[in-house]
Amino acid sequence: MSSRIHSFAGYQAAYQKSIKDPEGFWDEIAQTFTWRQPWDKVLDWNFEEPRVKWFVNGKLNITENCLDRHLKTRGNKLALIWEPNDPKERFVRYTYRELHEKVCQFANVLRNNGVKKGDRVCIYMPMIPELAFSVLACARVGAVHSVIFAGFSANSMSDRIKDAEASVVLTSDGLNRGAKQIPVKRVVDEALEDCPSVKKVIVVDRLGWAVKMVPGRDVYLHEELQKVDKNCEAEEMDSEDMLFILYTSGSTGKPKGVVHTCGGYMVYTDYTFRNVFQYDESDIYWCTADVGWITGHSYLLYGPLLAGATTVMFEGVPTFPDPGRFWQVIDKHGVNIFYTAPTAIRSLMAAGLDHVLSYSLDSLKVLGSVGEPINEEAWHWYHIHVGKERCPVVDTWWQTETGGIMISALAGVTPMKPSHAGLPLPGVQPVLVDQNGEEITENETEGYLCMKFPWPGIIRTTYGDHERCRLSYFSTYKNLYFTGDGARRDENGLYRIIGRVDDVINVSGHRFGTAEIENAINQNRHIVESAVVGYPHAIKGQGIYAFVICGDEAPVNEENLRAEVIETVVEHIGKIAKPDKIQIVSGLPKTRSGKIMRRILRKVAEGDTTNLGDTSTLLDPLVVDEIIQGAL
Ligand code: 6R9
Repeated sequence: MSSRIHSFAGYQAAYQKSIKDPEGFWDEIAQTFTWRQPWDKVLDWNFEEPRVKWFVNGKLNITENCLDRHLKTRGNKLALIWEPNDPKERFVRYTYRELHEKVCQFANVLRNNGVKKGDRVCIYMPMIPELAFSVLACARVGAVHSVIFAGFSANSMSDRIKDAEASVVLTSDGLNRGAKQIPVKRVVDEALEDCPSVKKVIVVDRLGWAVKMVPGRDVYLHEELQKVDKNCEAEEMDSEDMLFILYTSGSTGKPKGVVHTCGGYMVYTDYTFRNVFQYDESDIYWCTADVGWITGHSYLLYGPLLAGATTVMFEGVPTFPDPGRFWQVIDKHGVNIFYTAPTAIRSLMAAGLDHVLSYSLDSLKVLGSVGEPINEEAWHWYHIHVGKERCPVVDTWWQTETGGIMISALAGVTPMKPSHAGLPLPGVQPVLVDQNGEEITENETEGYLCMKFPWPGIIRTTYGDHERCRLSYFSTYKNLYFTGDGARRDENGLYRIIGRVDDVINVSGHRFGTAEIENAINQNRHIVESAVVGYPHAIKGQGIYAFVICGDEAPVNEENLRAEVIETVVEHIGKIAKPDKIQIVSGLPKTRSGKIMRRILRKVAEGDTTNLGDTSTLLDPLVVDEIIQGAL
């Protein structure tokens, strides 16, 4: 089963092959998996529609590849190590055999509760083992999982449930987050007030709380488990059957449901996992991402389990009980490969070196970063103090829509350079284009980052609205997938990702559309209009800066008004989208045609008002002076 590259020459050979004969390249890799029926054709594609099909007519179940096929050789090997929020609580470990059994039982519970192939199941759960079981249980019965990060509000959940027309919700009574406990079931109850598609709610008892259970709708997982058997035949799926929907923010309107399918996603996450992290059979691997994001899907669950690895799942936060927690967990479980986000690195860096220096970190071999550009200072700190200059750092660039890592060093094999994602993975064909969509072929240039050929993990559609998928990703530049990111290519062809070039901001590695936050703010009864931009933030990467216009009846006390606006955003999106700064203004800089000139607002938010560029087309240039005067 080894499709692992071991040397730079090996990378170059694989890359060349993947460009010259992409179908032959992926065909060989796909053969290392268990299929119920082989494919007739490797690839069928057209970016204009868009239509992308990999391993056409192949039949499989991804969980047979994550679990069953490992039983013979890895049955007693650890599959999952669960580390609780509170270090005083006992951690739990599951072998492949035990995980297989847990997933089968959960899958039987789903079937008993009416879940069938193709049904959409919404999962709103903390980082507990049942979250892993539930995702895989959906895949086993052919249901489409839609995991919603447990920090999203009831409103966000209900929008997503309605969009996917989910029939079942899997959740827990509450969750632990550092020193706090948060009611989860209550949020679900509120979300379900206007979600008629949901017929069943299955509740995990995490905290032993006596939560409200709606008769006929809500059942407890532990009670349902009493009724089922431990064998569960996996549903046969087509390569292009939906595996999951994951909602992500774009530059306009509501979050869209990115759809991934069974065959291609399986092949891509496994291949990229092994190669980027240079995974060895005995490695203990830890990805700190929440399963509510794509990183948790691809590199906490599917990728590592497909590879037969031991994956660590952590319920808590990096700073509880103190900012040494990550390092303590690494020593405790002997973690060899560690994958986290720049925002976490920066916040731990700010907490002081002592926390890191009190742990040995001897087990570490490879470090990874994901979610946003990693600044040089954080890169060096990570490399020197965590990796002791011994561990390669892989800065992995990819997106919810790409399913898996696209541009990254292969640890210790291809070049790493601070703040650079590096070279494209085999099978990935990036191009930089200018405003007119013309390809820029020279190095040492910047452009809009696009892909000119499909890879197996590419987005297939946006759920329920294929046209939106075409418009968002395949219509900006002809015959190219547009990432929404700007990038620079250096003299050796290494890519450095600059950041989003659309109206998406990246806050602590989480994506939000500025329009999405504005829509939430505008729900507040005192707000007439708002404009949101991102600005550089020392820990979060980008912070959220909101300019708001108030109505006549707004509170005179500005602090009260700000608190209210924040409350509205928390209610409509969740705590993770709270504006960091709210400036009350009497007007916004608009062109005569009514468009907000965000360029000016961005400059103000960045604190750089020296060169605002041409403001002559503004309807009311005076408003700019007022905004500059009042900048926070
Ligand atoms: C995996 C994930 C995708 C956006 C992407 C880009 C930014 C992700 C990055 C990075 C620079 C990296 N991004 N990884 N920027 N260097 N290594 O994060 O998916 O949540 O969909 O975000 O995140 O801007 O377009 P997702």
